[in-house]
Amino acid sequence: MQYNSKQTGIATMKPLTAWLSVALALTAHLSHARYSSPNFNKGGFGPWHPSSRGRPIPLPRVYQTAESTLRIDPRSFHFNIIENECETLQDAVKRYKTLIFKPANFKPCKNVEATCDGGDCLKQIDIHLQSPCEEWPPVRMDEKYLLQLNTDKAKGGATLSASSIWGILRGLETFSQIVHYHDCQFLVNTTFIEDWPRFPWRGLLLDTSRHFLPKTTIFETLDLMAMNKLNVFHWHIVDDNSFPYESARFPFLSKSGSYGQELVYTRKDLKDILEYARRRGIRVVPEFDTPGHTQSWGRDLPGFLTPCGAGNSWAAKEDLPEYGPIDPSREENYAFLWKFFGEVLETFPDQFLHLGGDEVDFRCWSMDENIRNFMKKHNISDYEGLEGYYFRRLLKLLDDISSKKKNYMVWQEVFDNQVPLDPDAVVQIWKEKWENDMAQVTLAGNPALLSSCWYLDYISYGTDWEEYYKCDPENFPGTPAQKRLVLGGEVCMWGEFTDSTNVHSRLWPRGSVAAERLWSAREAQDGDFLASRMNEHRCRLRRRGFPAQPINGPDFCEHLKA
Ligand code: CP6
Repeated sequence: MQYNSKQTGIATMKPLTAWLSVALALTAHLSHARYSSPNFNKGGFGPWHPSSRGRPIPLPRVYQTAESTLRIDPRSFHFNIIENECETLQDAVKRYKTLIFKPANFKPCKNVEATCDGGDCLKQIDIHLQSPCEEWPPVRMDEKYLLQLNTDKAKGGATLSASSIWGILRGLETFSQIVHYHDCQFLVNTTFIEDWPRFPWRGLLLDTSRHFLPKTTIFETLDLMAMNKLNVFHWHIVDDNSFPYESARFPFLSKSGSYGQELVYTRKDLKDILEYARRRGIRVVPEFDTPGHTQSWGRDLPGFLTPCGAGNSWAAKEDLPEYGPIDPSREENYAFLWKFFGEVLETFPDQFLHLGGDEVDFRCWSMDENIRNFMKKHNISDYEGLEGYYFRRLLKLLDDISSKKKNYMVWQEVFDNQVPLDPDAVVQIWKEKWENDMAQVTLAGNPALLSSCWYLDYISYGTDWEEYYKCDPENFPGTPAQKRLVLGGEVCMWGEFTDSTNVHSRLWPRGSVAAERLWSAREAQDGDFLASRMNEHRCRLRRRGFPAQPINGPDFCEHLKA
């Protein structure tokens, strides 16, 4: 799907002032050539207030500001919902009003000056939602919005309009970022923004198996995602180390597989997290990684995992674990997976389920005599072939479960090992030298997601985000048709070295760099410009209460004590 103003049906604009006409001329131009704008790479592109604050991340596609600033009285300002009111919208409006005027965010002034005498004041924003709210955000959610801030009704007034609730949510976030605080006043420039994402899939992978993350940390992560316009929470919920997912049908899995009875996402927690994400326009894609990375599943499931040469001297020398991947030769295992995934599909409403398939350790399969016999019987000549057999069975049983068709995604190894995939199966690329892999996957006609560039759990001395910014998921050798199969990308936060003490600071604002790459125009390339906005963004996140870390060397945040 291509986004442009012609297709999304945003209401035509009302008469505009002279400067706005210039903006409009630009907009008309941009809706045809969505990859060009004179503004994307200029540090001082707007007539910014001297404090140079109120610059949003990610950078909007069309962004014009005028010299004039509007003052906002926090006591009387309101969002005026014109049509298609729904709970998600009411909730969002309430949330953003609190966020924007959060007093703790700002250096206390005796009085927040708010009289509108002798100056323009922004008293309200009319919210035009042009269609009824969808309940759950779909895979290609419509996130386009139009934000016009100009107090003169005859010249357009102050409006936020969008075809869909998801666009309104993105527009509210942008508005919350362009409001700034200076000399005891809330200010916003006269502004024209038309904005839509470059890629429909802008995700964040969070690993809750290596370290358990409390529900509140997940809520905070969802808030931070919304503040960076990321829209997919890829929940790598279980792995070798622990199984914190409470299954309704198989409660023993988390009883024996979790780190402890408190360190489990209960059925209620799961519902709460899904709801919290939904209200922010974030999809939740759960990953139940098989057949490898499954140690924690097997503690109460005899025969589920492949015994890995226990007592065998070669196994000891190779430092093999006691058990390896799921034993693909046992019929009972498929019966279990059928029941288990049946529940998973009912629990998570998203169209997509991530099936993992990465880093399958073939050594354990190779040591098991039953498996060797099974392979002979089924004419399987290598372990890639055995993984293929397992995945064919898994995909078949998933197909049998759901009457309404779900879509699947897998890590790149499943594709690399030539497992036959549905044409609409999404392949996630995570290995280095990704360009060739992207080319191969899209050449085969599968949609692709890029993660290789954005392993944010990996840290080093100094600035690392410039490389995140340079990485472009479409920079690989391929035809336009191949490029169209690039859905976007995901930032990865593997959990080996992070828990609730450091996960936010490690993710933010470094993740904001990838978020801008995935939302903003391809031509947004100016690292210095991003650096200056990034400091501002980090301080904004800190004022909002999150421990976003310095990433550009020495700096300080206004309105904060330290
Ligand atoms: N866990 C799982 C991991 C990783 C993968 N899968 C991983 C591999 C290499 C690096 C970082 C993370 N920890 N289940 C690979 C997709 Cl550098």
